[in-house]
Amino acid sequence: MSNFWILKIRNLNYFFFFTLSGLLLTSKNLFASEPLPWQLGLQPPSGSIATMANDLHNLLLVIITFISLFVLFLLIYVCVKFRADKNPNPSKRTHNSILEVLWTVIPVLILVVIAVPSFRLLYYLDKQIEPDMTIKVTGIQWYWNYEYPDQNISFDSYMIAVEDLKPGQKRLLDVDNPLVLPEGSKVKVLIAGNDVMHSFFVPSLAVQEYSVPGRLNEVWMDIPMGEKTYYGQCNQICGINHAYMPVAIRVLSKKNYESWLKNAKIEFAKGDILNRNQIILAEVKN
Ligand SMILES: [Cu+2]
Repeated sequence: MSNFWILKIRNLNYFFFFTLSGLLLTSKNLFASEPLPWQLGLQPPSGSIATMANDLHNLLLVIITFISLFVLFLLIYVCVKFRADKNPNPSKRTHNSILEVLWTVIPVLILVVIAVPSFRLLYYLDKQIEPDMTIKVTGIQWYWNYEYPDQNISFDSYMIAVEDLKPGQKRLLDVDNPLVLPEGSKVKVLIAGNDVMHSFFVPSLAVQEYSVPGRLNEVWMDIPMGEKTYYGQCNQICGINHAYMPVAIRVLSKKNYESWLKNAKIEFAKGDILNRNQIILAEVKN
């Protein structure tokens, strides 16, 4: 067999190997978005915000790689070409107008190229959306409180301790009460802090906002279709248990979300016991 065909078959093997390993990796990530052991790069993006952020990251990665390689090439070139034994009488030149204009203008142009998608993403994040629902998130030492102002629901979300983990639950990521949201929705998130600064961060949705005591920050999330759990963590050092206040967002189909909401209105009703009893009574009467 000619070398050409051996090479072709070998390439094909590589192709199948990488496709298969890629499929295995993504299938593991089908029902949850979380950090994986030995993961390289960002978590697969979910929703329009994360997709745009991921694209910007990929563009920057290409640009910085080319810049680094170019600088490395120049250094090696100078070291070899102008080494002392090859170049005993070095040039005394200190200025070169053309070169100076070029090394100013080219970086400016590169920055302009980067600025376009960067500003586009910033303004996209900052725009006033028509939200399908609003959630209030409060960072507390060391757990989260989620409030659904329109539904009169409020509940705390604690990490499940390592010794209480059930099979399939993720260490340091799963919580007793995740934030539950409907698929395919735009969610306005109001974020406050109770004691110290925390930060609400979900990498796969590219959402990160500080929770500051005495201030109400605002951000929005683009929740894609499909039932899935998105994991994140507090990423503002907030004290001794900072590592133990993960964010878990469980996205349900519209139908499942409605039935969750029905139970949640009883279980997590905000306010006094009387209010809760009235809701239960209304449910019984219906
Ligand atoms: Cu923290």
